This record gives sequence, structure tokens and C-alpha cells, in this order.
Amino acid sequence: MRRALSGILSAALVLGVGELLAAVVGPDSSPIVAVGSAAVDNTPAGVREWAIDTFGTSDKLALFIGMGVVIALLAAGAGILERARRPIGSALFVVLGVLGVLAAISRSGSGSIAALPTVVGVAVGILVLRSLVDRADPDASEGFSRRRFVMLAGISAAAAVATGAAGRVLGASTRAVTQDRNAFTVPVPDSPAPPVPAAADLRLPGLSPYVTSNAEFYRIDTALVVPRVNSQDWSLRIHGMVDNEMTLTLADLEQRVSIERMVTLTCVSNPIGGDLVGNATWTGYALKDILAEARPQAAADMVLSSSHDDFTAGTPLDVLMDGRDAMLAVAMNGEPLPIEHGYPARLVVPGLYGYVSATKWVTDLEVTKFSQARAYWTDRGWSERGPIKTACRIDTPVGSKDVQAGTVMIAGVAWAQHRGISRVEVRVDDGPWTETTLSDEYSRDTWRQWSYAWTATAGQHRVEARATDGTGEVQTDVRVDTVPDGASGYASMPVTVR
Ligand SMILES: Nc1nc2c(c(=O)[nH]1)N[C@H]1C(S)=C(S)[C@@H](COP(=O)(O)O)O[C@H]1N2
Ligand SMILES: [Mo]
Repeated sequence: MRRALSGILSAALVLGVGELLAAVVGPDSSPIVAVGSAAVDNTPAGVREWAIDTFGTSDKLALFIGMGVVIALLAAGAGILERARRPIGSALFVVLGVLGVLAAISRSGSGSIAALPTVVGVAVGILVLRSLVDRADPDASEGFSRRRFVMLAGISAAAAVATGAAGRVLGASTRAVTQDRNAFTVPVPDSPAPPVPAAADLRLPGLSPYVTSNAEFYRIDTALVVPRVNSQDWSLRIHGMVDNEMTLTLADLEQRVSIERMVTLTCVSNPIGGDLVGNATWTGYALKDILAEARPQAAADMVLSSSHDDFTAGTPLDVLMDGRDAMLAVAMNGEPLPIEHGYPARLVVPGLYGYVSATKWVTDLEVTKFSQARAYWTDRGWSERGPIKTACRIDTPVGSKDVQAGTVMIAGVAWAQHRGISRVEVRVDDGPWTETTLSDEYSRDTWRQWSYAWTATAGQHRVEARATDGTGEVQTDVRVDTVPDGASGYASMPVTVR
């Protein structure tokens, strides 16, 4: 009996600790929510119908009660086994933990960090399981102390309840925003993005897909805890050197003409060969129209955008007004903005690095002057202006994997937003530059893929690539680091051919 109780209390602590950490990491990383959701997703249709027929709208509650019973039985078994055949009980915790981790990672868009609540929870659970079981038996080597066991069991139970409750309370705002986002309606664009022609995506093995999925899209920001902004509470204030100060809510935006555009975003911190670049379809509202309505004064030359979490970016006013598709975006690849990509609204400006333009969770636009205002990163040694440099990347082959002699596809992506890409060349071992095949151009604001069939001979080689932008300018071979205005230099890959 005490052994079984030891197992159940330890399991409760796993879930409590998991719940508490999930409040920070994200709601989908909670072991109980993740496993429950995985169970729902994998329930055969017949069973689901039966559950809905039987439990009606309480089907979710029934699921959690059912899960609780199963977990309690398994945990009781683990407690008994941990005594009889150590460490089988702990091993059972680990197996259940692995299931929880797999469920959490596959559900949440946040990658391996989603494993954290379950991993820490299971570690704590096993420690407590062992100390409880050691004290559960009259014949235990340390000697039986009923009082000791009761005390430890009481503390564990209290800790399980406290962590679980704290997790639920702390996680409430997160869950509220997740629900708010699930109910958010993506505007049907008045001006839709042209479809992606088949020949824009070469679909080669190892080559980045033309459109980057939301889950794969790089994420860069200064937020330790992702800002949770409810769409009902959100508004955008436009003020400063304007004749018509205004404040827009999402309801106001719904009355406006919406646009949908594909734009490639790039981070100034992206090193040569790095992956801080991604291409997505954005839906939102043209910034030039919003700003025109606010009527900027003649002396203004910068828009200082601020976010809910007090990040700031300074964007040249003329770039926002020159007719390119600078926008206030509310959707990414047809979905409401993912919370970590700025829900409910962010800026997207073709041609500029993110740190001077792509403010997520944006709430404020102050029209001002470069001579008067500083932004978050320009205050920390980065350049005031951030036009994107022409660059390319070799996606395949990768230096860490040897290739077979014969025909080897070299392929990658190239970008020079708002100037476009007109050519990509490769050379092997300082040989002559050879032109590659480019995927169809979608627009000047999006990257292009390129490929080249190389006849590879055995040995060590170095493959390099360089891009030419739409104005005919070849990217520079001068290698500079990312600070202060972005990396430059040819893409380069060591390749071993067997
Ligand atoms: N609020 C906020 N917005 C931000 C940032 C930030 O730190 N905070 N980082 C910027 C930077 S440096 C980049 S490169 C882009 C990245 O956008 P993504 O995370 O959606 O890819 O967001 C920009 N917007
Ligand atoms: Mo960035």
C-alpha cells in the first residue's frame, strides 16, 4: 500500500513540476496536455464517436479522468516494482517520460525546449519515488519510521498540488492567448499574393523548400518569455511628427484593404552559410497607406516602432513609403501569426534586416527623425540603416557528409531583397566561375534557389558560390563579420568525394 502510494505521489509531482515549467515554456509542452492531445489525435474515429456519444461535451474531462486513472495505476505499479526489483519502477517513469517528451516536441512549434518540463518533472519524480520507497517498508535497511514516511509523503503531496496549481495560474494568460489566437480570423486578402509557379521551387533533396513553414522559420528576439498579447487588447498608436495622430484596433484594420505578399526575412546576425533567413507569405495591411493617413511632416525621416516588450526598431520613412510591400502583418503562411513570431501583429519590410524593421508584437509607431531617436540595436553597436546585403548559401552537399564521385547536385538559395537575384555562380577549387540554374523568380523581395550538376572526382574539394543582384552587382568577396551591418563574403563548403 505504501509502495503504491509512493508511486502515485511521485507521478503527481512529475505532473505538477511539468505544469509549472510549461507555464514558462509554453502550454503545448505540459506533459499532461501533450499526452492528452496526442491521445485525441490518435483516437480511432469509432472510439471518438463513442466518447462523444457517451460523455457529450464532458468528453475532454472524461479523457483527463481516464488518463489520471491509467497514470495512477501505472505509477502504483512503478512504486511496487521499484521496491521489488529496483530500478524497474524508475525505468517505467523514464519510459512514460519519453512518451511525454515525444508528444510535447511533436505538438509544439518551439522545438526541443518543449522537452524541458517533462524531463525535469521525471527527474524530480524519480528522486522522490526512490526516497519514498526506501522509507515505505518495515524491513527497509534504514529501519522503519512511520513518521518519516508520512512526513515525506505529505510534503510530496503538498509540493505536487502547489506546483500544479502555480503552473495552472501562471499558465492562464498563455492559454488565454493561445485560445484567442485559435479563434483569430485571418483576413481574406483584397489583394492576394500571386501563386508560386512550380518552377520557383526546384524541390531537390537537401535544398531548403521555397516556402519556409512556420515551424521551421527562424526565430530571433530579445524576449526571455514570449509576450502574450490578446487581440482584443491590442492597438497600434501612430503619433509623433504627424498631422493626424491615430490609434488602430484590429476591428479598425478589418475595415481596411488587406494585402497578401511573399517576403523573405533575414537577420543581420546571420553568418555566411547560416539559417537566419526564411521565406513566408504574409497577410496584413500596407504601411504606406496607414502612414499616409497619419500625414507625416516633411522633416520626418524615420519611423520608430516599439513592441509590447519594449523592443524598438528605426526604419527609414522613405523605405516605408516608396511603394514596396512594407506591411503590418497579422498572418504568416495563412495562419494567425504564431505567438513567437509576433501575434497578433508585426511589421514586415522587404529589403531591410529584421532589427531595423520587423518589430513583432508591435504596438506603437512614432514618426520621428534619425537625428532624434535611437533604436534597441543601434544603441548597441549595430548600424543605423540595415539594407540586406546580397548573399547566397550552399544547402547541399554538406561538408560533414562525404559524397560519391560522379554527378553531385550542388544547390542552395540566394537573396538580395528588393533588388532581386539575377545570377548565381559556383566554382570548385578556385577554378572558373560557372553559372548555375536558377529557379523562377517570384519577386525581387523573395529568395531564389539555384542548382548545379557537378562532376565530382575523388578527393578533398572546396565549393564556393556567389550571387549577383537584380542591378547586376556581384556580391563582394570581402569577408566581414555580422557586426555592424551584416556578414559578407562568398558561400563556401568543403566537400570530401569518395
Ligand atoms: N519585439 C521584437 N521584435 C523583433 C525582435 C525583437 O527582439 N523583439 N527582433 C527582430 C529581429 S533582429 C529579427 S531578425 C526579426 C526576426 O523575426 P522572426 O523571429 O519572426 O524570424 O524580428 C525582429 N523583431
Ligand atoms: Mo535580426
